[in-house]
Amino acid sequence: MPDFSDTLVDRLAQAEHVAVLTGAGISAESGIPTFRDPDGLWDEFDPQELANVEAFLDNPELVQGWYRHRRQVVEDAEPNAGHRALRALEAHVPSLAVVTQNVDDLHNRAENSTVIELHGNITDNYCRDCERTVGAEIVDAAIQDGEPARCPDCDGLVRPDVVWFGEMLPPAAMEQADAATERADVFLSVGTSAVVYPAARLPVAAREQGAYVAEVNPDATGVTDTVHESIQGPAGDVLPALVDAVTARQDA
Ligand code: BV8
Repeated sequence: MPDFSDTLVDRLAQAEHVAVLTGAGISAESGIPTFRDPDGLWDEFDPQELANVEAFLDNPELVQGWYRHRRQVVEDAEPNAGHRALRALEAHVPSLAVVTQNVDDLHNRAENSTVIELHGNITDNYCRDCERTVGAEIVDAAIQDGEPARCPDCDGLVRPDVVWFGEMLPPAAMEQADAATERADVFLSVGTSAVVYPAARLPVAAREQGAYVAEVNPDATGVTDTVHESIQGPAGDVLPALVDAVTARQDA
């Protein structure tokens, strides 16, 4: 049985506003590799090679191919018990915001009503020149022909709709994330190493404004010293148990 406090259960059972920051760890049990774990994506690829504009312009086919591979992994994956627990939690708190660093679309597929995507979404692509949306089938066809995928309108290079290192996060998403953090009674940090900014700042900001902050992660992270409570375990076990405990507390 995952080990979390009665305080956390009480705070969640009484909370008006809850914000949950998620990272790649919540999707690990869906079979999607994380970035920095031993068998993670960064082990196989050098992030500087792939997740920045210079690398993309230097070798668009390689970067487009990497994202196509990751998109296929995501399309074959399903939301897991952790994603589903966050959806179930919505029935127990008046306002729940899922603020995700993930680009895998799994929170949308788990049908949470408020999903704030800080780093974009890998299922979408756009032209870097005219910025029109470009269907994945165009990207896939070009890659199969061994060509960089280009915009059917202006011939510009097509890129995934994700935020690369050195790029600004979408302002609207950042504003929504800051607002959800500012008003949170309880803030959960789930499945993130909390090393990538500005997302990693959110648990600190939540603590500073008076939220009760807990993290769910098998390992220590960049915010373990900041949170009120660190629950060591996989999200797929901890989150369902937490929702069950909140349900029991509210039914008591
Ligand atoms: C920007 C691309 C500014 C999409 C990614 C201070 C302030 C501002 C910026 C910076 C700053 N310091 C440094 C920076 C620059 C940089 C940064 O933060 N660098 C870090 C490495 C030091 N930040 C940026 O460049 C950001 N842009 O701030 O722009 C700016 C200002 C003006 C003008 C222009 C620009 C952009 C950041 C986004 C970068 N994009 N990816 C993609 O390809 O996916 S980052 C990448 O890391 C992913 O997006 C991912 O979401 C993110 C965070 O990783 P995690 O999700 O935490 O995953 P990780 O593998 O690290 O950890 C997984 C965790 O899960 C582990 O702890 C593990 O124990 C746990 N786990 C495993 N299994 C489970 C589990 N937990 C629960 N259950 C399990 N079963």
